[in-house]
Amino acid sequence: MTTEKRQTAFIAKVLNGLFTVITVEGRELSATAKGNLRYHKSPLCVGDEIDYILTPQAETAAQIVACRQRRNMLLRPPLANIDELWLVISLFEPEINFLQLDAVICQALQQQIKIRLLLSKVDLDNAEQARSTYISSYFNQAFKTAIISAKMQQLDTITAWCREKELKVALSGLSGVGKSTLLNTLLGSEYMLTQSLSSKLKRGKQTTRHSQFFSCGKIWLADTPGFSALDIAKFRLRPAEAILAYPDLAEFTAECYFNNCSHTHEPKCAVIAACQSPLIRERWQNYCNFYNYIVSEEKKYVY
Ligand SMILES: Nc1nc2c(ncn2[C@@H]2O[C@H](COP(=O)(O)OP(=O)(O)OP(=O)(O)O)[C@@H](O)[C@H]2O)c(=O)[nH]1
Ligand SMILES: [Mg+2]
Ligand SMILES: [Zn+2]
Repeated sequence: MTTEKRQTAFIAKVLNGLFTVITVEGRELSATAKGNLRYHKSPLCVGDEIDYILTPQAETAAQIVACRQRRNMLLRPPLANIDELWLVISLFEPEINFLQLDAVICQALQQQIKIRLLLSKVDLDNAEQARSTYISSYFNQAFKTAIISAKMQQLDTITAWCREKELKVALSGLSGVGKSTLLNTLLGSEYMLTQSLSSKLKRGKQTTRHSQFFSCGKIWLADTPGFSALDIAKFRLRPAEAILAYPDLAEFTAECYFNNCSHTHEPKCAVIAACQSPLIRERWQNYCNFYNYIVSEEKKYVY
């Protein structure tokens, strides 16, 4: 029997049924979960705010006895109570997959999680930096964007972001975009394993297998496993949600003539009318691809 009172913490890491939790005072403890929590239908995950008691045997070993209600929840990778998702997008390799990006952005915004974009590996750009300029102006229409290189320590924007305010932030992105390299560079130590891309396909090798929070300036920053095409297919998005991934285009929807306008082809669509510049037109075309992708995926769902 323990007589200790309950205290609160959040889960920074889960590996093989063992938890690392961070207490309100910032102390790191190893923890196990009480039986009924282990077999709950929604298992404890990184980011969960929990109640724990200290076990009498050891000062640094805790038992998780309850899980607080989640503010939000990302399913792939499983993460709870995130304030912002910093989506890492490689300017070069692996290649950008707009459908996957849109799906991740949509899932996060549905959960009221803010998005910022980190365009990585700018050191691979040519002297004119034409590609970085173009890609960043494309994404800048809708999101706060930073151009970075972990390799060349070009991280000023992110280090400033890390000092802004206390937040829980998850790094997310395709395998191989450089999430773990970025985290290691920011923290000045090799906390997470990194690995080169496959030489033939220029794809990441799914190196990171678990999510983990680290203290970085004022924020808690989590590295996460890179997502894959398989993950995206499981999001179960609805066509009407597609516009969420394009906040810059969503601004105009109130002016559309039809209430159920899909903004892909309808007459008197305010979104289509707003597509005057080539950049916005390109974003709208990608929106249409995303919308049509959701429509075709929806047909495969079994309810
Ligand atoms: N040129 C260049 N290469 C980079 C940069 N950042 C990361 N890389 C390389 O990209 C490869 C993948 O990096 P990781 O950090 O393992 O990628 P990840 O996003 O964590 O991948 P997963 O854990 O599989 O999701 C490694 O070979 C890194 O050296 C960069 O700024 N510039
Ligand atoms: Mg990684
Ligand atoms: Zn419309």
